[in-house]
Amino acid sequence: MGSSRALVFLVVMFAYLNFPLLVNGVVYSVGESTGWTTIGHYNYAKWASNQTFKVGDTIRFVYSPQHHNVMQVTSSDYESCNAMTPLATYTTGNDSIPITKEGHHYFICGIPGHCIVGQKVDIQVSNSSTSGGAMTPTMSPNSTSPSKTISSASKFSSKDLILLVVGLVVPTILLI
Ligand SMILES: [Cu+2]
Repeated sequence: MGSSRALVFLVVMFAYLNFPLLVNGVVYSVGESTGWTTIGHYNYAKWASNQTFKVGDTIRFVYSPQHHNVMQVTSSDYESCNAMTPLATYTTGNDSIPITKEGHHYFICGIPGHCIVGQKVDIQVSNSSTSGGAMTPTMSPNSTSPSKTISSASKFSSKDLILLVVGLVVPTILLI
């Protein structure tokens, strides 16, 4: 009896320890080590097309707040580099933006002249359960296949985890 109680305890601890890993997803730093800048004319479109963004992931912008900012904008404001009507504005220089829904998330730098020279990024969040319903032709064909292999972790929702933890804690209490 003692050993089974210890085993249940270990399983419960394992579930708790893995909770943040499964819920938080992946943190993507825009531009990798280059960050969010106009210097070097980093190709943010190419960078974004090589990632597989999922709901639960986080988009991180690192930049000098004296020189840049981050504005989430509509599709048309993204295309025209209009910084007058942002949906959200971030100015800390180290902004972590959680992805909470599928589809396009358009970000530009609101400093005049920056978006127009390429400081803009379209974060396209794929649907992990269906294959490509709302996909645009800009998505390269070879970037869709790896998304299926790593989708199992993100499909594991926080509600599932709470049920799992409750399901493990209750038997533990009954055993003690
Ligand atoms: Cu800028």
